[in-house]
Amino acid sequence: MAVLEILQYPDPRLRIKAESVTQIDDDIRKKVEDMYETMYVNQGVGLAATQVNIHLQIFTMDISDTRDKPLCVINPEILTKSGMQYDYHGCLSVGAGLGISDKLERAAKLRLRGMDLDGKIFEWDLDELAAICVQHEVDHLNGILFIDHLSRLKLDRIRKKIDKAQRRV
Ligand code: GNR
Ligand code: NI
Repeated sequence: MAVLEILQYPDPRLRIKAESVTQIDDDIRKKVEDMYETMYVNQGVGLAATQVNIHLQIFTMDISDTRDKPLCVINPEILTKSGMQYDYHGCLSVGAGLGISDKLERAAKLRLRGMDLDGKIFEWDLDELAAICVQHEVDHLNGILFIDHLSRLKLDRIRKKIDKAQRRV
């Protein structure tokens, strides 16, 4: 296993749209293992392949308190969404370590279809943090960041924070 480098906004590679996985082989399994390790080392709730410069429809997630229930979703499809929740968002690719977060409106519940590492198709009904995380990761796979959903004013504030931190390096 290996810890992969997480691309940081405004890296243009975060805007690349991920392609579908057509076959699960050793290469895909290795990539998922590396994504798990990268997610845990960085204490993320989820990680999209895009963030580690792999442009395939894959994300990993662990919403357990014990951090020992890794999930992997290949070719995710959000089938239905309902309700609304308004909660804080953070992202490992947006000012990592700077504590950047903001509130965002997201569907409260959703039905997710995906494929597991055995190539089996499943459907899950998710809510709360799981639903937020899935919407966040599916956005990544489409080249979208949570800050794209914020007002210009809030985005400017975040960009200034990131610029300032980068100038210090
Ligand atoms: O670790 C993460 N926490 C989080 C908190 C609220 C909303 C979304 C997230 S996902 C984020 C990890 C990440 O950047 N995944 O792409
Ligand atoms: Ni993210």
